[in-house]
Amino acid sequence: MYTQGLDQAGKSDPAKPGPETREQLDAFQTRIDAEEKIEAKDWMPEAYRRTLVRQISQHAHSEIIGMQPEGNWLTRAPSLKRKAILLAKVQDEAGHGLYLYSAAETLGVSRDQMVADLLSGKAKYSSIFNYPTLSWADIGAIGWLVDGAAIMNQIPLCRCSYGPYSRAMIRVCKEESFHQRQGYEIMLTLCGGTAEQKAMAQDALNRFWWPSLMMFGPNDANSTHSAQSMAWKIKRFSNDELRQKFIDVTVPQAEFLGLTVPDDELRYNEETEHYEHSDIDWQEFFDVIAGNGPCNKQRMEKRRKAQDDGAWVREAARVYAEKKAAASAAA
Ligand code: BYC
Repeated sequence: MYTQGLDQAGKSDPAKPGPETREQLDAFQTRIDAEEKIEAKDWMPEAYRRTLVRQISQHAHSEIIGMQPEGNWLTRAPSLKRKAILLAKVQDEAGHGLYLYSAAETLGVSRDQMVADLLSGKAKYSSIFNYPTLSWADIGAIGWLVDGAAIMNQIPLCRCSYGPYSRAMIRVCKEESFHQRQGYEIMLTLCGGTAEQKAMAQDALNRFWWPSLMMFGPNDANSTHSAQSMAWKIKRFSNDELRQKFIDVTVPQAEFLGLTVPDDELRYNEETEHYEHSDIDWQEFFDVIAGNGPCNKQRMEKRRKAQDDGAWVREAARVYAEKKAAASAAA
């Protein structure tokens, strides 16, 4: 399936031309420009397929690794109701990972290969999940900010040119809305509680604000894939455009909570009708995605252990499938 020595995590240069002819590429672009959905069996340029495998598999890995910071609070949720809600949310993230792995499989890459690429460190997952969850308020901040940022990024992906990805995103986005609301509701409760609870909420906002802005990816000048992905209508907005939209909707929500966004230079510009903010610490972002964030090592160790611990289940399923196949062949 993988020609020209391309790797499955899509690490090679997406701009590198495949074996396609100019006519094929032009016809493909005409379909994209006409807003036609590209389906799994349709012809597509190799670089388009590679870009999607990279993005969708990274997205799937993010959902699965993203279960860890919240899973950390399942046994310490403050009430049975909060525990049940958090359990449902964490299970939803597993479901998102599964829809996304399935969407990526339609492009000819196996789930085993994608998981192997994650475990070897070849494939990335979202930077945000390399930060620790130190208090219950972090669960509120994750729902409000991380799922809020995820929705901002994922709603346009419902219109992605690749059919299986766009359809998976519709269901994911519905669930993300519930996640965002439950996070904001935790923040509302804490902010309406004791001074100590409100201080916990402020501390969570302080720690999650900047990493949430980094979720949208590097600024446009340093976004290597954006131009091509936008031309192919995989991405509909640039990283900076989505980040700005997120800031514009989230700052008033923080004000409503009575919390302070940790940015001394945050100002509303009446003319542009946008918030202006200070520079993002891109060094921190690149350190985290290079594997040097506060929890990268711990997240990957836990993921590897889960993979090893689940080996017997995969083995049992394989043997059962073989038995069933042998029985139906003999019948
Ligand atoms: N973290 O050219 P760019 C969730 C990498 S999970 C790490 O702008 P692109 C949830 C990028 O991969 C939601 N790496 O890339 C789950 C590229 O490196 P490579 C996760 C990042 O793809 C559980 C390089 O930087 N959402 O909601 O055009 C609990 C240059 O970037 C990040 C998705 O995955 C990052 N933040 O745009 C709670 C959405 N940003 O691959 C919640 C789908 C960039 O060349 N993905 N990089 O080595 C996307 O929309 C796009 O891939 C991105 C980046 C906007 C993230």
